[in-house]
Amino acid sequence: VSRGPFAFWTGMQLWKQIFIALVVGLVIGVLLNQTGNADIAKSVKPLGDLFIRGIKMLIVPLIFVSLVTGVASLQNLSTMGRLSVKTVALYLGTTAVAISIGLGLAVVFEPGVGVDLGSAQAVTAKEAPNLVDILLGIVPTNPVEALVSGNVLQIIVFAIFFGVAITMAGDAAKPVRAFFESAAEVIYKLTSVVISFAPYGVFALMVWVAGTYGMDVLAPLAKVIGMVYLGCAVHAVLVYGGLIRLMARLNPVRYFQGCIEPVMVAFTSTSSSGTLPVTMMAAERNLGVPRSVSSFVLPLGATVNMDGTALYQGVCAVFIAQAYGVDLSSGQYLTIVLTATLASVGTAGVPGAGLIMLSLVLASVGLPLEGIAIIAGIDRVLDMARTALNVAGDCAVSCLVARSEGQLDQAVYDTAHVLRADD
Ligand code: DAS
Repeated sequence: VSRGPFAFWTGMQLWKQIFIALVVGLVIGVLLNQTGNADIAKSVKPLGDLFIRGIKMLIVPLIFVSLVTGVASLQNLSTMGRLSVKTVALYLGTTAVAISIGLGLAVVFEPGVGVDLGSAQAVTAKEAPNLVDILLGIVPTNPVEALVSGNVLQIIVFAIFFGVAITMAGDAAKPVRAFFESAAEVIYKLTSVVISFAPYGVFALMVWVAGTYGMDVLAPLAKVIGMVYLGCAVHAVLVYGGLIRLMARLNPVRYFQGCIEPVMVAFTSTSSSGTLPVTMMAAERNLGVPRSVSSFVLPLGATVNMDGTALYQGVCAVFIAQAYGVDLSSGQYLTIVLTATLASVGTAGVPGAGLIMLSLVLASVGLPLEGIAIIAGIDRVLDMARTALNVAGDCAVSCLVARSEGQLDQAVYDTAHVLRADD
């Protein structure tokens, strides 16, 4: 096939295939919506769901074997401690900035002023996650159950302990270390095979989204959509581009090129966790982040680092306050920053999770939860941008941490070796 009529396609770099699939899917979806054929658009969604299921199938084995081998490859345990502190500090810091950008844009552009509320049914607020419970809860009482249930944070904790124990056991653990290193290669190969189907999955998802969400749904809340998309773009360029340039002294263009596949898969799948295998492949092959860093930073980031979600919650909280004519005090703005940071840490990396956690942010400042029903109608479109930023943030922090540890492969980073379909 590679020499046949489809040579132009099969030899193309994966990101170009995905980009073409995304644009063509968007155009076809809009045409189907405009011609009243939304049901045809919906009929291709299973192809997109099949792709998402394919990459989700890899999450647990990929995180576990790559984290065990990643931690076991660390020369000494103090490295693990340093990695953890840098990673968490960068995750929380960029999240707080993201919320501030979201709040700032919504205050300046007032997307909620003059919006008719329509009939919004009551929504019950989520309980604020208790920090102590979160910390206790990430230590698995049964590692096998954690693997079976796909509890990512518990898998991370167990894999770190297991990897450290391999290092401490020395020669006695040689067979185990060899097994996991070999298993990691197998899982990475399987991941690259599944990822090669990304263009087809992305195409189907875009046809479905564009076919379902026509202008009649999006127009009334175009300002909110504009604020979230603008905020995500500003945060990506200023914060991630700025940190890559100033802190890591790297060329930010290469960073944006290098994370383009995971960003596009995140944008269409709206699942950070589901995109994780793509993110890990891109970090290693495009950005030169070693597995000893990416295997820890990225699974953690897919679960707790959600700058896009935090920014979206900032925008929506102010939008709803404006729509209901509520003037927020400076204390309430600060409360929103704190609860949106906590909410974004507690948000699962799955579609729509941020909308559920928005109730926590609204409840924290006494805003009517009915406002969520207004957002719900366009949430999928907002989820696309916020998930793309969530994943871009994970890639940026993995670069920054690897660079600060002197572990980033500059040659790979500079050549922006973008994943190929036939990798
Ligand atoms: N869709 C979630 C994610 O995968 C983010 C969100 O819903 O806010 O990151």
